[in-house]
Amino acid sequence: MVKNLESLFGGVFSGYDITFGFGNTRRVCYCEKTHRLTDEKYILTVSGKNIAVECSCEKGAFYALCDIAKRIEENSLADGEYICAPSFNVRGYIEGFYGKPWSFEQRKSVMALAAKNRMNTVYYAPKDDLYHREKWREEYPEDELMKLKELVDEAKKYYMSFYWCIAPGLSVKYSDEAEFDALMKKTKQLYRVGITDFGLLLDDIDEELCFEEDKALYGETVNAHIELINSYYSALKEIDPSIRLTVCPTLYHGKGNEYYISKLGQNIPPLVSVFWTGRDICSRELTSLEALRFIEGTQHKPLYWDNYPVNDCSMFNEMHLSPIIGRDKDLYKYSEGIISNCMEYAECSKIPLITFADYLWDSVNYDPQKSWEGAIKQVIRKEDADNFIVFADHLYTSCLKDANSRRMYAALDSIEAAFKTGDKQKAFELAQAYLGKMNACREYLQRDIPICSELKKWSEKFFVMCDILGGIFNFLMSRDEKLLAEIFGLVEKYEAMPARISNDIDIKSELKNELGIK
Ligand code: LTM
Repeated sequence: MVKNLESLFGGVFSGYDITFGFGNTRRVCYCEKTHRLTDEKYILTVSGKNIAVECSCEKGAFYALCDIAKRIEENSLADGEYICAPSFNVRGYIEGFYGKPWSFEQRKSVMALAAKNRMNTVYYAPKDDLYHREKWREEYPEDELMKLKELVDEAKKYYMSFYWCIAPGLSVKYSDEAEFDALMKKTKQLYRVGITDFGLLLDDIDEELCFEEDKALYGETVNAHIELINSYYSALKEIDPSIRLTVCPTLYHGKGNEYYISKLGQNIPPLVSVFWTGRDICSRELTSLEALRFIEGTQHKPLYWDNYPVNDCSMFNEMHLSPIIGRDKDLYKYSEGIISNCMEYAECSKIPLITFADYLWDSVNYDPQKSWEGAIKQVIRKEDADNFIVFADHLYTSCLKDANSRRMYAALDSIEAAFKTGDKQKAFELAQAYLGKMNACREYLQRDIPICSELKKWSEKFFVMCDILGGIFNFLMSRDEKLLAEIFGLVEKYEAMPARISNDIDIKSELKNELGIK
């Protein structure tokens, strides 16, 4: 098994003696925390380099290896017994954004990272994959289909469920049988390459029925959607009873007791999963109370389509690197799980995605900052992580409304305090230390590697910010008036750049205040 997964773990286990014991007792099959039977539980007994793994099947063994690898990499594999099982049943991500779809290489790379962090589900739904939405009736060309097959095979290797999604709602005539035949023909094409989990997405389409025939037959949109979902589900089950279906309703956010969503939920089979983004499209919080209201309204536990870290549409100037926060610790009791909608920036998405994985595995003990720092170490070379954080500190502007640039403001506050108390030398040293980190970070960001290319729009603005801060410190130490014009020139440049870093502040007036200029 380890051999088969060498690309995931490299040589991390060398020198360790890992033995596996499989069973079907309560000890390995039952999760006390969630009161559920599970095939994902494992128990590690560590004694020096000897590790005994107990679990019920290969999936549990795989998660045990992921955990052992992480602990070895973090140097935290102490002797003792570790009993481990996930909080959430469904833990995953969706390629569900508007914008350039990921390449197949990027898809494989994100999938490997998610698997290594014990996520178990992938949804394939790039809005701009023509065959997913606009040309939903058309079958995939052979080469594209074969690439999808490779992806499905890869998911199987990692014990992940791979949901392929179709979004016919832009043009479908619900009342036309030929349309349903086209839907089934396309679905069967994907079933043939090994896909057994499907998504039917009806988000971001007209809320009203467009065709007269549909209006005459269904009266209202929700009836058309209920019939489509029920017919699709029955047809899928006829192909293969093990097939699963998730749907995304047209009204996918709110309270969960609105007319459309409650009628839809109550009239589709209980085993069809229903996507829900929470109270908003991009929800700052997901609470257990709201999940309970959703259940009451729809008779379904929500499967959260969590619109973080996605940064498409009006968010395109933001870069969402910060950890996930604002999801209740006990939400796993009232939801099927959470699926994080990623950014078109695959490498950058990995950082928040790891924090999702940590929260989803153990929501009660999730520590966003610790998880985030660990995520950066996983994605960025370990030796560059501390410097990278100096930049990532400025990318907290998102629907989560977490404080931005905390590290920078803390550094500036201590420099200011030293300056105001007359300790110019200390202020100088503190400023030099912070600027030194900024410059080391700058050096990293100029590398010709995928994550740095993705970050260019934001890092270029960060470089200007570095120059502004450097200029201000120089001015404060030298009082050389010539520097001021240069600084204000940089500020103008900074403000004209659309990327959002740090807070939306009026730098000029702030600066004037700081420098004592009227
Ligand atoms: O959120 C849903 C269900 N659908 C779309 C997503 O495809 C899109 O990425 C996000 C964020 O803009 N908003 C949506 O409405």
